Amino acid sequence: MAELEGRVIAVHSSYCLVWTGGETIRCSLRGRLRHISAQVAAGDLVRVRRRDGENLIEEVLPRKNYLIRPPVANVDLVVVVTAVTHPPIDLTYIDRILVHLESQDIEAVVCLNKADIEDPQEVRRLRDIYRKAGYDVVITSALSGEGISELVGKMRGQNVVLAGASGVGKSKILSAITQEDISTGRLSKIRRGRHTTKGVTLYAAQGGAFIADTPGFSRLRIVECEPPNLGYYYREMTDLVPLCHFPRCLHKTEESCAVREALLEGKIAPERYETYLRLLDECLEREKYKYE
Ligand SMILES: Nc1nc2c(ncn2[C@@H]2O[C@H](COP(=O)(O)OP(=O)(O)O)[C@@H](O)[C@H]2O)c(=O)[nH]1
Ligand SMILES: [Mg+2]
Ligand SMILES: [Zn+2]
Repeated sequence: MAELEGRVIAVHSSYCLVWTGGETIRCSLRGRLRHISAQVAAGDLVRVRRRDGENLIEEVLPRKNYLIRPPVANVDLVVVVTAVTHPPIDLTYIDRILVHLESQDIEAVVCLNKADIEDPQEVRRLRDIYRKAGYDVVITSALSGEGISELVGKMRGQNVVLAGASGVGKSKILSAITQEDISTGRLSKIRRGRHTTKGVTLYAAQGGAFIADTPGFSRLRIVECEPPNLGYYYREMTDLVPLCHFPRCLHKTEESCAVREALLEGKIAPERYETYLRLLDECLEREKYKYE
């Protein structure tokens, strides 16, 4: 009877795959473990007991966070991938994801992909918007390989989720990374396959990193926070919010608003402020229905 710990990399209906550091093992989810099966998600750290040639999950260790859509636990970093014109960039969609991550205290990196076909000037303009907002930005081309090793460097040792709209190149980036793995032998591809019941598979990379390619992020719903709190989830506004004259300032039309002053001084990108107003409207709408 041996015990070991590992990271769940895929969940199926009757078993899950667990990476134990040296190998991937198949763990049964049956009998008295049924109740656990509903609780296990990709990314979970688990204690496994090996008995009579079978691996059984004994315990799911406490999670530091959990993304519901996609269902991934213990996320260290989300790479928000976007193109510029193929498909057209949607800043509100990107910022909705970033706000969601800020609210959950999950680190994010913005990845401007398809650099080989997009206008370099526009790519730089977008890079500057997100850098100014306080994000790390990587410019990549999954096709030419530009920026891929820089991106891999930022993922090192972390449990990573690739997020972003359909068609921006998430799967291609993942395969560019696993290609690199084959050619250099530094990373190891454990498993490819689509038939995971819960839709998420993590791929092991160098230095204990895990990467999930997740179509599920496109279903991220509206922002769920109190309207006066939204500003806290825009990194460039966080420190300004407490300086506004009104304690529940929405940074819309109020007098003596530190956020709007910063906007006028060029310290906040107008593009970001615009998505802020849009997401604020979503929050306000949601509040309205809450009390009706
Ligand atoms: N030119 C170019 N095409 C790319 C790049 N990355 C992905 N693509 C293409 O964009 C399409 C969508 O890519 P995919 O990885 O499936 O996007 P996903 O939906 O985000 O997973 C595919 O036809 C890819 O070949 C890139 O960096 N440059
Ligand atoms: Mg994909
Ligand atoms: Zn304000």
